Amino acid sequence: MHMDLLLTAFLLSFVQSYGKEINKEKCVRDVADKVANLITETTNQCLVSSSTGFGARPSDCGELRKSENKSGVYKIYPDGTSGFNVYCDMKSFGGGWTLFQRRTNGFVGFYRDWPSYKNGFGNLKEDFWLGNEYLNKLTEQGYYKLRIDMWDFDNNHRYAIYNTFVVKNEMSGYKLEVTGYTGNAGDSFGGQNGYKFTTRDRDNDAYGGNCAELYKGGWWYSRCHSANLNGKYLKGKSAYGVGVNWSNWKGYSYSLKATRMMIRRA
Ligand SMILES: [Ca+2]
Repeated sequence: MHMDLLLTAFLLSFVQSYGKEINKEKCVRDVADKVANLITETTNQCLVSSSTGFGARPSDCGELRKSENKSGVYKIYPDGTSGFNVYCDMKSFGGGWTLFQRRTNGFVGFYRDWPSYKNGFGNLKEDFWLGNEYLNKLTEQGYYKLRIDMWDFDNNHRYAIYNTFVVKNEMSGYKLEVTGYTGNAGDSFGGQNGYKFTTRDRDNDAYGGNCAELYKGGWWYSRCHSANLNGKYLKGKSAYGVGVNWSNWKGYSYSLKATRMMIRRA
């Protein structure tokens, strides 16, 4: 009887530990299978992204220009973004320009608040502001130059190029870095270098009042501006400083017919 009990106890513990061994083996096999699956999956993912190849997630219009030569709306993927639409000018001055501002007709109002300027507004195919957040993501991923084109109502054209153009993040107030002017419009933007963005509801300018409120736009106002390309679309004669002004060309009392601001890697 005593022996039977001992034997039973022995058998029981044998069965238990054998069972544990089986479970352990199964567990190891399961983990091994999972690891193998994970390796296959990861390899496939890498194969997919390398087979779609270079340019599948273009960082700007300049990169897209290598495969596209038609101007229009494209999706780009600057660093740290999940992608957004922009208008690419693929023709002018070698193409590959990413537009962030356009005025042509005054149908879109530019006297807007901080969130509007942050996230952008208007229609990419007509008048729009791309958005300060997107401008920041774009200009932070490399060295960009800025090109500004403008037209008066007699269809005269002038331009300004700045060799350095950076818009810092929202924490900084979308602070502007703009230097290295060349062109024939006169340097009416370089003076805003180092200033933050100001809107009617967020006064970051260097003036006692709010420049955005005074001059009816959203801009990197100082005290307050020498150019007001996001000002009121007034079709020529402008109240002092309120219109789409470029002071070094047409002065503060002339509101331009059309403008566009665009960037390309320097
Ligand atoms: Ca102020």
